[in-house]
Amino acid sequence: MHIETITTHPYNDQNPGTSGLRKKVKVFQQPGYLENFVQAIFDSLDGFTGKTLVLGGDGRYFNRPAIQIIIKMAAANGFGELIIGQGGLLSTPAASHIIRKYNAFGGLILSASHNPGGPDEDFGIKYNVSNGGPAPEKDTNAFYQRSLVIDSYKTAHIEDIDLDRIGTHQIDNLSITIVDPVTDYAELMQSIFDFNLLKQSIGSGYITLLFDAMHAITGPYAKRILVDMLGATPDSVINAEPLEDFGGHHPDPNLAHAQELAERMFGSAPPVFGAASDGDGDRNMITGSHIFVTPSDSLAIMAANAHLIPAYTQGLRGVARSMPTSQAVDRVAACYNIPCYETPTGWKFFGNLLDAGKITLCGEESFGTGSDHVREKDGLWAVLFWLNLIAKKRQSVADIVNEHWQKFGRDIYCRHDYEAVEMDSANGIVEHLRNQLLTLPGQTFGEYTVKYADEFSYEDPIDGSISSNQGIRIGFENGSRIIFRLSGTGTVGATLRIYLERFEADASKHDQDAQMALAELINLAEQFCEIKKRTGRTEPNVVT
Ligand code: VG1
Ligand code: CO
Repeated sequence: MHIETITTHPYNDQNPGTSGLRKKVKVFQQPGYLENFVQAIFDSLDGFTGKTLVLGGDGRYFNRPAIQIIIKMAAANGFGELIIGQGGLLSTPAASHIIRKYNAFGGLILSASHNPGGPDEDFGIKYNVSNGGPAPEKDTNAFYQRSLVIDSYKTAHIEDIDLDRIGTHQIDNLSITIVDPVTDYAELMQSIFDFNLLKQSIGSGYITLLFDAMHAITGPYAKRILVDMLGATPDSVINAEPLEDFGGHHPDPNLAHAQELAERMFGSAPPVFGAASDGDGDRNMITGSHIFVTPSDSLAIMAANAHLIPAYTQGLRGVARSMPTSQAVDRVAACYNIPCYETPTGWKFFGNLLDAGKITLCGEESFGTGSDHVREKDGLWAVLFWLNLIAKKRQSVADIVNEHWQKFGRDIYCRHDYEAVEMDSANGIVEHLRNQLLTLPGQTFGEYTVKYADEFSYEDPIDGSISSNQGIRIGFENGSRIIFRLSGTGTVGATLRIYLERFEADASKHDQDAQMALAELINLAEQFCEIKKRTGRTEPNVVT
C-alpha cells in the first residue's frame, strides 16, 4: 500500500460543539478541510495501530465521498480493520453498538443529526471512543488544538471501496468489512424487549402505529424491526427511504417538522401510537392518539415503568438528565430511592456514569433517551420501549401519561428556540444575563421569587473533570426554572434556547396547554434576556 503525506494548512474553526464538528457542506468541501480534522483526531489518539475503526453515517449529502476519503486516511494511519455500514449508512446508536460488540478502538460517525442536508446545507463528523460513546471534552479539545497547527495528513493509494456490497476486502494488512447496518442492532433490540408480546399486540390490531423516518437513517431500521420482525403493516413506516437531502426537510422529530405524523396523530381515527426519529436515528418523538409526550415526561415515565421491560426487570441503578431537562425524572428517582444525576447538555456527559454502573437510564429534553445498552441516545429503542409499555400495561399513551401525572404531579414544560441570531446580539444577551446573576436572587416577580441564579458548572463524579459555562439557570422558590443556553450544534449565527418549567401538583389542573400555563414565565424570560427587544423578533422559530 503506497502511503502519501500531503501538506496542508490549518483551519481555525474546527472546534467540535455539543456533538462533533458541524458545518455547511461547502465548508467541508474546502481543500483539506475534512482531511485536516480526521488527521487531527488520529494525531490526538494513541495505540490504534492494527485496531478496528467503525465508520458510517446518516446518508446525507457528502456521506459517500467523505467515507472514501476516511477509508484511505485510516489505512494510511495504520488501522488494521474497518467496519463500515452498507451504503455508508449506520445510525448513531447502531454505530455505538457495533463499536462495543466488536471491541473496536473507536468510530467515526458522519452526521449533522437533525440539521438539514444537501449541497447547501449541513454536514458533520464526530468521533466515538471504545465504549461506543461520544469522545469526552478532553479529547474534543485535543482534536481542536491539533487542528490549529496541523501541517500534513496521510492518505493511502487504494481504490474506492464498493460500499454497497456486503463482504470483506483485504488490502495488505488492512481488512475492510461492509456489514448490514441493521442486523446487529435488531438483535440487540430483541434482547431488550418482549418481541413475542409486541408481535401479538401488533398482529391482533391492539396496537396500531405510525413511524415517521423523515427520509433519514431510521427508515431501514424501522422497516426491518417494526414491519418485518413485529408485523406492523408496511404503511406504518412513512418517509422510509433515506435521502441525501431528507426530502428538503429538517429531520428533526418534533410536531413542527414531523408534520405528516402530527396531522395523522391529531386528525380523525389516529393510530394508537406514533413516533418519529431524526437524521441519525438517536432522537425520538413519542405521540399517542391526540397526545404529544414531552421528552422530559417520556424519560420520567420510562423510568417509572422500566421494571415492566425484560431488560430492566431488576430495576434501575440510577438515572440522569441533562440540566435543562425537566425535573420530572427527579421525582421518580426520589420515589424509587435511586440516584438522579444532572449533567450538561450533550450525550458525552452520560458515558462515565453509564460505564461506572451508576445509572441505567438517561435522557435530554431534546427528544433523546437512552440506557446502558449503548452509549448514545437511541430513537428506535425509545419507540420499542413505549410499544412494550403499551402492550404490557394495556393502556393508551394518554392513560399512561395521565396516570403518571396523577402519581407524581406534572412538570409543565416547553422550550423556545430563536435560531440564526446574529452572533453579537447573542453574546450581548448572554452578557446581559450574566450581569443579573448577582442581583436576581431574592427578587419577586408576581408569584415567582428567585431562589438562585447561576451559570451551570459540572464536576464529573467519576473522573473529576469540570465543565463550566453550561447554561444560565434561574430557579424560583416554587421549583420553577428558566434556563438560557446557546446551542452548540447550529451552523448559522447563534441559536438561543430558552427552557421553561413549572410544577403542577393539582391533578385537576394537569390538562392545560403548556404555553398558557407557562405564560408568566415566558414573559419573565423576555424581561431577563430581552431577546425580542434586542433583535426585533416577535416570536421563537420553534416551540417544543
Ligand atoms: C442539541 C440538543 C442536545 C443534544 C444535541 C445533539 O444540542 O439540545 O440535547 O445532545 O443537540 O443531538 P444544542 O447544543 O444544539 O442544544 V443530535 O441528535 O444533534 O446528535
Ligand atoms: Co441526532
